[in-house]
Amino acid sequence: MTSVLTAAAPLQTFDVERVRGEFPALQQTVHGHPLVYLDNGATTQKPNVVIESLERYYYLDNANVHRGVHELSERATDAYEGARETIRQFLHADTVKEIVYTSGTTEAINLVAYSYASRNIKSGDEILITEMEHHSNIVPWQMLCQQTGAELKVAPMNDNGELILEEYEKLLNPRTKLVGMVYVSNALGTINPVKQMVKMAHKVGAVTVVDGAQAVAHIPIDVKDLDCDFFAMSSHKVYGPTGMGALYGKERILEEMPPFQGGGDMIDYVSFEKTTFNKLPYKFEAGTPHIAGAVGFEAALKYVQNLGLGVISAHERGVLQYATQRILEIPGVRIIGTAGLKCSILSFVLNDVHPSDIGTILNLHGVAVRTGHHCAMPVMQHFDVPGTVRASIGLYNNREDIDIFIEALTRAKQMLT
Ligand code: 7TS
Repeated sequence: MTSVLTAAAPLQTFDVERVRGEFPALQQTVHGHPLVYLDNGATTQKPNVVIESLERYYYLDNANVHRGVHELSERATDAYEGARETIRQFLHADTVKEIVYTSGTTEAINLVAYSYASRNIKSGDEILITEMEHHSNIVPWQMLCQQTGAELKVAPMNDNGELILEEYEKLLNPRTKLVGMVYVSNALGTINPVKQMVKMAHKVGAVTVVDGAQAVAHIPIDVKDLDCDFFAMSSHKVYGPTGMGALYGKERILEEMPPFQGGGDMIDYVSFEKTTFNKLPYKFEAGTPHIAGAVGFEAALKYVQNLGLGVISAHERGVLQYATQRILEIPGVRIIGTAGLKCSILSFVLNDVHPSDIGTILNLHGVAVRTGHHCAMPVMQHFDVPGTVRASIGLYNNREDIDIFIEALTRAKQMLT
């Protein structure tokens, strides 16, 4: 794990000021203050190259894919399939057959639940997840357990918000058919040892689903090295458009899975008697897809790749360390999520002040954070808090952002306590 994070930072320097200039949304004031955007865990802002790619697509290339013989349809198809190749490279998958477009992480996980798990999991089987999952990696499995009579098991974390690996291992057994694991917790910032977790799960023959939503913008991903069976991601968390994402699945497993939805494009031949399905990955992509989304997703991944995930994560690590150190200067702050290995997220409570009151005052100072349960209610239950204030760091955040945030938080504390 350490090697992943410290791995080969390219010999590039990271010019955060230049990078900030590439994000138009950051150039505005909010309530008379320069915007300090610290809600990257919810969604990231988009650089010019992403916005321009969407514009170019709609100005010039807009057409439906895979069906036209005309020039625009060919361009749209090339762009859509070219983006799939970029995603393949980004994830280090073997073939584009393993890259299925989805609307995001949520749909990717639901695709696995409906198409793979509902076929392969039965009464008496177990699904194992961790205590720090986002609801999108809890609820689909709960629904599946209700339908099939399988049982949902939960591997606990300690009070730093770290998975207790021995407990996880103890819960794995031959009844465990599927393990869902979040790579980076959106509520805590914990980085889980997913490679090791996958290996352990495979020992009992379980299929593994990695929720990569919060990881892809911060950690280089190699699905072959992780050896996970499925990997879910969202474009909008990595500087791309919303409504777009991808599911990586091992070809051998995807091949055996039935389609997720029926409709156009996912078929090979249709008659009223019988329909045969298209080949991978199209069998999982019914209907007109989010073509512009794919174009923007590709632009975002290339943008991140050009900057270099190694330098991005080193920069963000510095900002997170600085923010952690500064926030602890404020008496009454309790950081929720103090794992040894974490990235991007600073979640906290302040005395018994309601998080949304703090968020409201921060907003008046132009500081955008998220407050509440972050769609991870079991995490809140573990720490016995109704919610937290969460500052989540992206590649364009700098120490000045943190100084403004800390100053606004100090003001909020004066007003609220
Ligand atoms: N998994 C994790 C770990 C997430 O953080 C999120 C979204 C999802 C799955 C779902 O992603 P989607 O793109 O399909 O919605 N997390 C957050 C968040 O922390 N604040 O807003 C959304």
